[in-house]
Amino acid sequence: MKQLIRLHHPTPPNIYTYSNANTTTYFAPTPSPTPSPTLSPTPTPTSTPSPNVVFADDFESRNFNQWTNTEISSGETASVVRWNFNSGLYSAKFTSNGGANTEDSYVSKTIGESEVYARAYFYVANGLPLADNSDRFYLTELMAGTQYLAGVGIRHNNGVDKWVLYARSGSSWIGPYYVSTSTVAEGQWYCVELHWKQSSSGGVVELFINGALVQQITGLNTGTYGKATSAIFGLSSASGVQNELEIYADSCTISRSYVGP
Ligand SMILES: [Ca+2]
Ligand SMILES: [Ca+2]
Repeated sequence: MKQLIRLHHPTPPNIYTYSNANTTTYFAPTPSPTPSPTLSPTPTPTSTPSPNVVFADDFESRNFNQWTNTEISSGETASVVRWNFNSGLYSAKFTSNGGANTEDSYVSKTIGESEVYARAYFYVANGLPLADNSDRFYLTELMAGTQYLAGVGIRHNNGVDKWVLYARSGSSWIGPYYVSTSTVAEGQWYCVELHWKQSSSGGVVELFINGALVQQITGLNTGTYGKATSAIFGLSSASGVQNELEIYADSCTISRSYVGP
């Protein structure tokens, strides 16, 4: 009977014997080619998540399971799709049917921050330009309980779709603050970052578009409602919008420090 036996020779290693009756043949394994010395490549710096990041989702998990809540009013939809994306292959898609006074389709995440940066990439695929003056919807909002603290969105003003920012000072609504330096249009990704800082007299609300500070409100009383307890991304509080909106969001990040594009 032929048997392949591994012998426990101390040296040389990896010698196999092939036994057949009286003959024993030794096989040495084919020597592996000596690897030619190569320079160690300089490691490509990977984007290590900042310790200040509270939450991040690029929707590559193909679902909303990481989120605390999904809010979808009648006629609206929210889903993760592989059609349009900013990072990876998947993004979140939010649609409205233009059929009601106030329409919502968004995801929200519970947080607890006295200063927060909420950053995401957004792409409006359908619905712009808005039809009427003051037609509007929001893409990112921060809340304390049921109270809105600040939000950024798109609003039709003097015939043009503009980035718009609102905030609270005390219990009063302040805004809308329009961005005059950059317009908003269908068919492109925008990096949208909302900054909110809690303070009874030195409160701050800022908006960054594609890394540029485009709106800044300081000296606010943002202390009335306490910390920010949730962050909303998607299509929120569409008001007076008869157009069917189709919005994509990707690379949502909630952080205690500026995120940027
Ligand atoms: Ca993605
Ligand atoms: Ca309208």
